[in-house]
This record gives sequence, C-alpha cells and structure tokens, in this order.
Amino acid sequence: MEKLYFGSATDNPELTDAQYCTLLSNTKEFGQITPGNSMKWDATEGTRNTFTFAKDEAILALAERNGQKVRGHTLVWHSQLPISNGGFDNATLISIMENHITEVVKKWKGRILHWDVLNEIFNEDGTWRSSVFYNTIGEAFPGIAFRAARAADPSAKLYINDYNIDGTGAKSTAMYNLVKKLLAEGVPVDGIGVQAHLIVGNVPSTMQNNWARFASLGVDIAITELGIRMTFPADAAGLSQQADDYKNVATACINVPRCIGISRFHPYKYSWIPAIFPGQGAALPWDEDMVVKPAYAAIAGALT
Ligand code: 9MR
Repeated sequence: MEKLYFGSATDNPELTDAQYCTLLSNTKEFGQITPGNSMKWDATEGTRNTFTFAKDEAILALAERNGQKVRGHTLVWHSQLPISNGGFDNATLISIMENHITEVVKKWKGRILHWDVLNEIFNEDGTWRSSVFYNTIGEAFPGIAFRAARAADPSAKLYINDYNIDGTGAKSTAMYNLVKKLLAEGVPVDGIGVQAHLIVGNVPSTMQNNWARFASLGVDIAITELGIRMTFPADAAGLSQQADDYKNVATACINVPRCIGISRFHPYKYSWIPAIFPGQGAALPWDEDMVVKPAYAAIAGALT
C-alpha cells in the first residue's frame, strides 16, 4: 500500500517562528501536519456547547496553503478535558460526547485525512483507563464515538491512538482485541495510531510483527507522534544509536504494507518531553537549531 506522508505536529504559538515555519512548510520534508493541541476538547469546546475553531483554522489554513494533509487530533481523550470531573448520567454524557464529535468533525468535514477519534484509553496492563467516558458510559463509549465521527464526515479515516503499543505486550494485545471486537460489531474503525514515544537504545524489536498483527485485522497503521528521546547531553554515541533506532522504525513501516505514514511530534525547541521527562529530549531528527542530526539521513535512507 502506498505511503501517504512523512509529517509533523505543530502548535499555534510556534507559528510566529519564521525559521521553524519555513521548515514545517517545506513539503519535501513534511507532507502532513497534526495540530498538537488546537483540536483537543479544551481548545474547541472549553465551555459546554460553545465551540471555538480559530486556532485549528490557522493550522488548517497553513497546511492547505502548503498542500499538506491534516490529521485531526483528538476527539475523545481523558486529558485536556473540561468535563473530566463528570457528574453526568449515562445518557447525558453520551449526548455531550456525540455533540462534541459531531460539531468538531462536521466543522472540518472533507478537510481532515484521519481523525484520532479515541486517544489513550488503556492502562499499561491492557485494562481500561479510568476516565469520565469509561466510568460513566462503560465499554460502549468507543463504538458510540466512532459511529458519531463517521456520520459527521464519512470521508475521514477514523483512528484509535495510543502510546506503548509500539511493540508486543499487554497494552498492544488489548488494542488488538478491542479493534477486533469493534470491527465484528460493525463499528467503523479504519486505523490504529501508534504514537511511538520511544527511547534511544530501547526501541522494541517486536514493532514490525506487532504492526503486522494490527494490520491483519484489516485496518491501517499510522505512526502518529514519533520521537526517540535520550538523556541530555546528546553525545555522538547517543546520536548514532538514535539514527539506528529511527532507521528501524522507518524500515518497520516500509515492511508493513498497511503502515501508511509516519508523523513526528514537535521539534526539540517546542517539545513537550523535557517538561514531562526532566533531563531528556533531543528526540527528533533535527536539533534545537533545526540542523539535521544523523537520524535524518538514516530515515531518508530507509524511506527511499
Ligand atoms: O504536545 C502536547 C503538549 O503541547 C501538551 O502540553 C500535552 C498536554 O497533555 O499534550 C501533548 O501532546 C500529547 C498528545 O496529544 C497525545 N500523546 C502524548 C502527547 C504528549 O503528552
């Protein structure tokens, strides 16, 4: 199957940085953009049933001007969620969730390649993550969410996205089993998003097999938030290992026909990593001055 893009996330505050925008807009580097925050619930429906779309419009406009595809991220997530405290009965929360999905997806109908309908719904051991959606609606919430998204934009491919489902393991198996069950019920799931927040020297050797296992369900695979972080300072050995690691990720995607594209997350200068994992970062093929690192040639070599 054809590969559709190598892409990047971005966020509105970064768009004032001209040097960065030039790189982001270079379609020889990036064929796709993911808004890192501006399509999330807190950005689009900060107050119940009041929708704001200016930030996402700015990113969509940039991508469309450049001729880049857009992944919509994300509709139903436990985080950045103003209604996370709950207090709703089942029917009320279903209608809040359906209304959110319908309004946001309808707004950008025809302009979004993929939607991450669900994000991060599993614990590491493969059990359901506690969230207002699971705790109130139970195991029915994924099917309801996918059906609402399909109805709002039949042309967008619909994804379930998570981290630590890169290689095999309990969480990957939970993803496999849920998607299998949803498909058997006729729920419109088109793809599994593998975030791929990886660590230098610790990239799972089972990635390719795991993605092939997902693909055997009849869905696409997208690598959605790729970064391979290391402990600062980034030394020559780390950079060389990182190049090998990136090559392995790109090769695994090439070798799995239904792996349709790779997106990386924000560049180091704007990365979320040092805030969450102090002392770590340097996760991308460009350094903070946007100079290519050894990983860049390794990825290019694997993809061509
Ligand atoms: O990149 C996003 C960062 O700017 C936000 O502060 C953070 C807050 O939750 O979310 C980041 O993106 C996350 C993504 O939406 C889902 N996967 C994990 C990413 C890193 O936390």
